[in-house]
Amino acid sequence: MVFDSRGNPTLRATILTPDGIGWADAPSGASTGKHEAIELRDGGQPYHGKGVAKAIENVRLISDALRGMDCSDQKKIDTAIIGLDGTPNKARLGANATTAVSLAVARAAAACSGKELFDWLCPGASRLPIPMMNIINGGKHAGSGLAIQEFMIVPAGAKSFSEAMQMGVEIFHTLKGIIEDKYGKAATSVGDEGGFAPKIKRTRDALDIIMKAIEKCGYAREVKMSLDCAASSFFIKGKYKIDGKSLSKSKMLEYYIALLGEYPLFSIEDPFDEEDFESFAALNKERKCKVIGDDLTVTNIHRIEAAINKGAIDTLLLKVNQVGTLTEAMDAATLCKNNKCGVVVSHRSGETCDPFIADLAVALECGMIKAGAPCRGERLAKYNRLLEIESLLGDKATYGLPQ
Ligand code: 2PG
Ligand code: MG
Repeated sequence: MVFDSRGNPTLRATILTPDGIGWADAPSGASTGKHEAIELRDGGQPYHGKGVAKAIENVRLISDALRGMDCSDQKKIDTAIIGLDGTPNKARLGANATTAVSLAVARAAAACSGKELFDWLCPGASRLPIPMMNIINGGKHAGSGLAIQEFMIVPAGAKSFSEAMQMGVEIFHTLKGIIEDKYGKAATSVGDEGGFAPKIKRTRDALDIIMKAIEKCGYAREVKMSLDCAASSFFIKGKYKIDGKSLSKSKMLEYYIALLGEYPLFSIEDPFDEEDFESFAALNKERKCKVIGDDLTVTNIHRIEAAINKGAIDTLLLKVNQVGTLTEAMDAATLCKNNKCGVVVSHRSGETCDPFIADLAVALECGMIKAGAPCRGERLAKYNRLLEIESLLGDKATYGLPQ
């Protein structure tokens, strides 16, 4: 057991082989999708119910099943884990147990091969992703009062990953000054993903101050904004409660279309409730920005297929612990690629300093990663690993969306 960035218990798995060792931590969401794989918690008094003793017991079961297997055969190992679990959603073993083990296996295999993790997962991969940095936190991640969970900056027009990070941190610090001037010094404390969480009620006020910071830094051409609405969290009794209003789904659609006319938005994630494929499709049909599925699709092949067939999304948010094994997550990415659907590799709001997703984003060659603000160690762990990969790749490194 180790603790995550919110001080809740989580698991670290370690795989020992004669030729190398691998470890990995399970992250944990707060605004979880209804259809995600099950995160096993003990319940009861200790840790306010969030203990992971049962999940750790299950790692022992998995360990017995895997002992002696070849760690370079990820698919075979993940298939064994899926078989041992025997449920459609990791309800028996817990996706926190299976995720930690599955990712640790990949690291052990990389260590045995003497390769960097990203290069082990995809030999020759060299594309660094666009960082989607969440610099104002709302929804379930902060007490800001904003209905929308994440306000991101997206330096898609940077020439390299390191240049994108420079833009990101300059905008972050400039935004801090703007918030201080407008809302006072106390307003610059941060939410779960490192973004500021000032008491702002209206979506447009948040977008306006971010826009101001982008312009003040001189990056209006290179940097766009993105939203993760996590709309299921403000969908109450059939209405969207936002900006002091109560909107029907058609009014909510009009609201997004208006925002798209007013601001340079790169993407909108989870704009509607997690069961409402049709409203997603109506927004996606506008072709005004990327429409990303997270709670809608939960990295689950069946839901992704449904979303693609209905035209509900053009991009998937990929989180390994939503499905529980690396192989299943990579299969989800392949399904997207085969259907010209983009992929964003994503952190969770509860993280550790494990930077696995940085390597995964490079290995999937998808060109986008969402890992929070450039603030808080568990968020920077991912961005710093990407800087390291960029310098390891040297002249071979490319940046941004695949051509
Ligand atoms: C999301 C994530 C990560 P959580 O909704 O995309 O930002 O949040 O991990 O709380 O589900
Ligand atoms: Mg989301």
